[in-house]
Amino acid sequence: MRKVIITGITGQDGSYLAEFLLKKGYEVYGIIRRSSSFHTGRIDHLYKDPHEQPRLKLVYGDLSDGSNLASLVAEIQPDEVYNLGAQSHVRVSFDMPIYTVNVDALGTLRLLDAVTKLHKPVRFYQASSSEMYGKVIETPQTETTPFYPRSPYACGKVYSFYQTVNYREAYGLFACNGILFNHESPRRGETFVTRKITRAATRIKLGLQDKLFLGNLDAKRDWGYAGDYIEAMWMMLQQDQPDDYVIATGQTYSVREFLDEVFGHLDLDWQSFVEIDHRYYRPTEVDLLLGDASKAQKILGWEPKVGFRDLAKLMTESDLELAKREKILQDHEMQTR
Ligand code: NAP
Ligand code: F7E
Repeated sequence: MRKVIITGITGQDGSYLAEFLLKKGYEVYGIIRRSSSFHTGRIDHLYKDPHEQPRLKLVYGDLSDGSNLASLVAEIQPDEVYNLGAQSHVRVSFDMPIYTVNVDALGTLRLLDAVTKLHKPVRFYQASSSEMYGKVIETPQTETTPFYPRSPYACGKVYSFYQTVNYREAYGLFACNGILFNHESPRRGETFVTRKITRAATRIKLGLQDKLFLGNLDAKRDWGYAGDYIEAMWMMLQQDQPDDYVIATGQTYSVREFLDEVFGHLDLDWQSFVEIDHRYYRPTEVDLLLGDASKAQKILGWEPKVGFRDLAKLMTESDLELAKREKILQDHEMQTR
């Protein structure tokens, strides 16, 4: 049975990837951090599934601890490693630049080093990001567009991108960078703008909240669906040669347009509920991202299945269900008071 290690298995992408790889018959080792409360909500359904559970193993580790990563890699002897773990919030990276770079940049190096010392043919995936294009030099962005990072997070990701290329060239490691543009889902963290909007709009609809505070509404992003994007990660590692690929939808929309879509779906006018809060602005903004995934389409045969409108709709409907459950609980509490 082929073995994989996933860092970041408790996150949005890690949970979808674990689900996908278990279905493919892999034995999946997820590296999780110790926490004082449970944080495995996104993968609990896999643990409860009697068919998947025996092949899903969670082990404690952290990208900031190189010796722990080296022991885990040596013990597990994986065939494929997906490095998805990161402090992934761009705004937070301005508040915690050193921690972010320790995990997102040096963490990758620690893992690459551990994997290379195995002396077996391991395949390595690095979660690179469209944030590396930052203040974009050209539009649309492709694999040859120069990087211009605009945050500690993006600088860390550029470092990891080049270390991944370097380990490929210097040590012959089968290592790939997936340069993924923003991808979202009902499992997206609630502080990223799409999920923040779908959560708030649905709660407003049910009277659980009355305002939504946001930052820059003019930023434009190429938003895709996480479930589509994790398939591209796996496809990259199944090729004859390692390479780097842009994964994107090829369409860009503003935060304002996402608001139109979500509130429109709920028959609400967002202008009545949204207020601008400058705390959500960033010291340096990435104004526009638009990816060209034609290389991935040509070589991997990958293309996105879910477009912008369907993405907004599926996230809104999922959060509406969540809000309805919240409302029932709230009403029940009021009655029993
Ligand atoms: P996410 O939901 O924020 O998940 C991040 C994961 O990393 C979580 O499992 C988190 O664990 C783990 N992690 C954080 N710090 C760690 C550390 N010190 N050691 C080990 N694990 C740590 O992120 P995502 O959206 O799934 O993204 C996955 C990866 O793709 C990230 O590297 C992100 O930077 C990158 N990326 C994301 C996008 C996107 O649009 N989603 C686009 C391009 C690239 P806890 O649960 O313990 O916090
Ligand atoms: O912001 C604007 C904000 O935090 C998108 C990460 O997964 O994708 C993600 O990074 C835009 C920005 O994502 C709010 O200024 C307005 O222009 O949802 P976000 P991000 O920064 O693009 C990339 C590809 C990654 O690699 C990252 O890991 O929305 N915006 N108002 C806001 N953003 C947030 N979070 N909150 C607001 O209130």
